[in-house]
Amino acid sequence: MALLKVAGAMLAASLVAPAFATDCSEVGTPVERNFDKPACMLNKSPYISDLTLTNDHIWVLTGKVAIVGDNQNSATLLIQPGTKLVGDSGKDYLLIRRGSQIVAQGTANAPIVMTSSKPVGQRSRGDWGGLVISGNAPVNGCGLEDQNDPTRGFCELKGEGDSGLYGGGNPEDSSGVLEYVVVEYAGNEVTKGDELNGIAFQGVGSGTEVNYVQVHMGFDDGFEFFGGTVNAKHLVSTCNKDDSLDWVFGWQGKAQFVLIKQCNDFANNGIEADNNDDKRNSYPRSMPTLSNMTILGATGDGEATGQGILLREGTGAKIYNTIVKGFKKSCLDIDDAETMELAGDGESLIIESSIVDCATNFETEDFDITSWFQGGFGNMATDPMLVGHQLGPDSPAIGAGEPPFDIFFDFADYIGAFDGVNDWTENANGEKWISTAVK
Ligand SMILES: [Ca+2]
Ligand SMILES: [Ca+2]
Ligand SMILES: [Ca+2]
Ligand SMILES: [Ca+2]
Repeated sequence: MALLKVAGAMLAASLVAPAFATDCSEVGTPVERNFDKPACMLNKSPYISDLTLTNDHIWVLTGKVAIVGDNQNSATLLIQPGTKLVGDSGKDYLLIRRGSQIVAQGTANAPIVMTSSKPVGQRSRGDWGGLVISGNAPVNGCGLEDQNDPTRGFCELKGEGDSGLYGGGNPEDSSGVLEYVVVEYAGNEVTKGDELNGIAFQGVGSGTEVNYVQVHMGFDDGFEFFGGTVNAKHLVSTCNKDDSLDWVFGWQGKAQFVLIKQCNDFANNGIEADNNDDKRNSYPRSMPTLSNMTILGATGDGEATGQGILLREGTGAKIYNTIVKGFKKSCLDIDDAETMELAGDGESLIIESSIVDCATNFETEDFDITSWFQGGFGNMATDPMLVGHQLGPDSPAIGAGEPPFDIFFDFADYIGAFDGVNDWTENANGEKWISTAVK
């Protein structure tokens, strides 16, 4: 079924069986490392031709590994199921530039893993840079605020971590496929305010397919969406040091089935949602549609602080069927006059059929967040009665969800990312495809 959704690159991914091996010397340099498979340094960036990473090697990212160019010399990076990519330092990261694609299609039995080169047990946040994908979908912040001006052109922004330009005029742009991909121990503070995240979607378009993807133990945010229209299903963000899911500069995508779980040692917000700090009404406005999220804060001893969902700087959002539980500061906060105005209009910023359960559910502001949430259809401030991240047998979330309204969303009549029976973080044998190493 997934095959039908994405054109050429996807077909190529499925037709290439793991029957051949990429010769390391063609794309990099063989290197002696203490891995369980031969190691190959990817040190011939920029890669301007199609490239396949086969699962018979461990591929060592060396510096900025760029699949280029910027809408020229475009290439496709194909990664076989079960393939591992590693990095040695925060400078090592994988960049898919505008016009190029990544086709990383793992399986529940053989996910694609991008991780630290250190041995298991010695890994920590920020051991390598992360994954950055840039596309040609709209972003905001270039002073093109008049949405009715047909001559306004499109906005391009400069990506974090010296990743080049992103954004453009094609909402349907495709940067490829990410499926059963785990990104862990990534992130790098290049300079203050310029950080590599676990996965950065920079102006990525809706032609891209994202399904079953985890970011674990990142040094900055788990997933960060910088504008764009990319949609996603089955996202897992665990133990990331800053925000588990962060958006800014006009993200207009959709997401369903999202599990966020913080760790006690460090964490900021579950969701940190911005439009644009400098120009809070910038167009296109951040306005994602999100359903079936389970957002779990850190409640134990440690430095984790933060809020479940922080909506600010003029963001819109349509949030349904979501559980927010256990954040030390609060479950829900809305900052800035522009954001409060959207919350007041009854359609631009809404939360419905959702459950909050924090010691302090709502921040006290000029805007009455308590009444706003309680006035939303189907909302409850109550114990969701979870067992782990699953709904327990007596959970009030069972059967309380709002049916889907948009063809992107799968049918789900419950609140939260899981239905109380099936656990999509496991494969058919009951084994986790996600990384479960928790610090
Ligand atoms: Ca970030
Ligand atoms: Ca952040
Ligand atoms: Ca942010
Ligand atoms: Ca506040």
